[in-house]
Amino acid sequence: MATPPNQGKTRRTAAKSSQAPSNGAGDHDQAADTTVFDTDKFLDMYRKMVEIRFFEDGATRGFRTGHIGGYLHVYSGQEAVATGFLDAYREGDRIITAYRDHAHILLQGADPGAVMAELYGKGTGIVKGKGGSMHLFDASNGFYGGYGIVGGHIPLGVGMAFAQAYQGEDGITQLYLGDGAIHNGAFHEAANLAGLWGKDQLCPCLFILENNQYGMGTSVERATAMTELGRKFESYGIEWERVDGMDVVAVTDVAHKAVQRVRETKKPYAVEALSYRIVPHGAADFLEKYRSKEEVKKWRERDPIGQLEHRLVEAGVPEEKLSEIRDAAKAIADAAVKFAEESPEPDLSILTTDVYAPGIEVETAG
Ligand SMILES: Cc1ncc(C[n+]2csc(CCOP(=O)(O)OP(=O)(O)O)c2C)c(N)n1
Ligand SMILES: [Mg+2]
Repeated sequence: MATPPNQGKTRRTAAKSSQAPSNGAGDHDQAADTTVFDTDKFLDMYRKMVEIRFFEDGATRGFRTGHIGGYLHVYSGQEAVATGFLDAYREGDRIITAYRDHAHILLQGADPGAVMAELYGKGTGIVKGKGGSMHLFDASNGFYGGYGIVGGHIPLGVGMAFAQAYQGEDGITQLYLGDGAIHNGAFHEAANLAGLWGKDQLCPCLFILENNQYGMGTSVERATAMTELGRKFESYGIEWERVDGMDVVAVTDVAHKAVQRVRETKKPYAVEALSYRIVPHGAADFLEKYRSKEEVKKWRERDPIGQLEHRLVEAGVPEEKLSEIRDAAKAIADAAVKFAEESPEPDLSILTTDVYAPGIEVETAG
């Protein structure tokens, strides 16, 4: 495709936005860093973020109309974080996160129809309708879940990173966790081991702390007396930095450097991405009594998709191009919903399969 005039590479600042709310910035806020604003690359990232947003809107409608049972947590507002970090993914790496996991699995290349069908609990779902929204899994694309127990996946992620180094593999683990999970005992035990194993270059684990400022209805200020969350890693000898998680250009820049660092050192490292979910905690959180409409409005103005859109237009991308991308993304989400709706329920015979890993003999009682 020919590059339209004004597109291509322009030098831009991937600085923290001046509008980014401060939460006690210190040495860990990287100074404005310059990076190349590669229009084609960020146009593709725009496509990815818009596809996630439409997927999440479709899923929310599915939940509200009673097609999706159980629970549903969408990623709207936080797209820049996973999109930026997974841009630095390389085959052999592993990804693990909690229950706000749709974006991560989609970015890793899972079929949107199979993911939507999973939310619908259908037999065509990516884990045969047995996992649902919170327990997605796609090992063939390096995605190791999807966990509903807050903090429960953190020891697993650290263990995966240890195994990668111990077995002499090149890959690293990207371990995503929320601001709420960092207060969980599982985090502190796992982070302690990560720091320790890192001293022997045996823990290539990149912690990505997705600080969206709330754990359900509890703000960071109400959850901990020490609100500079990245510093919690310091207790375990793990270095860290903070990035504006609403700015995909800044996130991508930091992500590539952090991934490279972990690959080379095989020591853990942490990035706190300051972000915001512009939607309720889960699809059933209608009232949002714990935060004001003004606050949500203020953060919606910093929507990562809107910010990138603005930047692309400034770089010369015609509005029609962006609108084409949005239409195509909506069509993908609509097709995923249609596929999910029309898919059959799982066959009851699968109720007792996939309980143990293949090859493990199990004695049954009686
Ligand atoms: C061990 C455990 N305790 C409580 C819950 C209930 N719970 C579900 S989500 C959540 C908040 C977690 O917040 P955070 O880690 O910041 O993730 P976010 O929802 O913001 O992505 C809690 C407490 C749970 N799932 N597991
Ligand atoms: Mg949170």
